[in-house]
Amino acid sequence: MTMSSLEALKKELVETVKAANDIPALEEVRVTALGKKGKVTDMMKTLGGLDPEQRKQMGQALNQLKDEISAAIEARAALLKRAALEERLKTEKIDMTLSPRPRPQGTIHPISRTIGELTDIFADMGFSVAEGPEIENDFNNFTALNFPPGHPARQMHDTFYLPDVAGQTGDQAKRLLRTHTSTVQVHVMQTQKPPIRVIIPGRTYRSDYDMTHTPMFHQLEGLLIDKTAHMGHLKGCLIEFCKRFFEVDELPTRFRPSFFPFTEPSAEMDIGCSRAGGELKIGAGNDWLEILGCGMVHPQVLKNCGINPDEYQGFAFGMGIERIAMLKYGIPDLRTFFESDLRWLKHYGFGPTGEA
Ligand code: 2U9
Repeated sequence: MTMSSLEALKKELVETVKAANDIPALEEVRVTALGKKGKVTDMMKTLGGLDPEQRKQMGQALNQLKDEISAAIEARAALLKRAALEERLKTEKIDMTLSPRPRPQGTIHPISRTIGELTDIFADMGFSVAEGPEIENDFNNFTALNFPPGHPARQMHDTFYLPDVAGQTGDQAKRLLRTHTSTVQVHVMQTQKPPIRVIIPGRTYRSDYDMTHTPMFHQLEGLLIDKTAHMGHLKGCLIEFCKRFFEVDELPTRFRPSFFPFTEPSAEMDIGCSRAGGELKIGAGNDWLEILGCGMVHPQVLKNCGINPDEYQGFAFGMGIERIAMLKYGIPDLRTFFESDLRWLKHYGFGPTGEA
């Protein structure tokens, strides 16, 4: 190894670096020159056979050659990368005049949204969601719930009856579309041991159609059964619910005596509102708005569903989901809920992340 052979090698390697036209070719040059079996490395291995003075001189020269070739490779790599980027920029174009990606077209129906809100609030109070069939029998819909035989709700003009089950008689054979979700509480009481704490959102059917009634509508009912539940618990639970649902902290409430066959005593709950200037505003005001019905479960209903009324007691409540959604979201007409009008759905529907 002489200084002139080193000079020749440097020339040769610099030429091959210059000739490399892309990154893989340049990598090959790097391996051939500086890799484990590369030309510079081979020369390093021969240093041992030289006398000390020569070894020092050639060693320094070889290290310098290594650094120069490395720098040449780096510089070439930067150049090649820049050229590749410029080539991409020439061919890849963004058309700024195109419209942005369209927003998803679908919306969440106010009923689904409201059911989600109701479920969240009652879940925080320890209630779980129960479900049951929409086709029911006369026992679960009326008899178990203490409706007397001649009660008007049992009439054909209020209830959608289906053909009787062949070969069966009595109120188990008479089939109908459930007129309230209370049938689900009957199933829950028949199959679960207290304590019970459930809510039931679901479809219900009544043969009625006018400004404030549709043949199908949604209810949310709740049932709590344990050994000590009383009207104070019922009131606390429902007052808290109304404050959270309507998002009003200072909400006047009142409970008026009422009657339902399945609760005793029974009450209807009103919340404060104002109608000043013809606009309904929920909260402190000079007027009242009926929100829901409620009461202590009638001992006969507990008995009908297999629960001992001497040991257990509980409260129940029920509300129309369309009604409370109309009040919260300012939807003026009940019938529009079920018309599937896309403009209505766009206006009153909710986006996938809950925005109005
Ligand atoms: C069982 C025992 C008791 C459920 C209740 C109401 C009061 C009520 C109406 C509100 C408006 C129905 O949608 S609406 O027309 N409901 O006022 N519901 S207490 O009581 C029950 C249910 C099941 C076994």
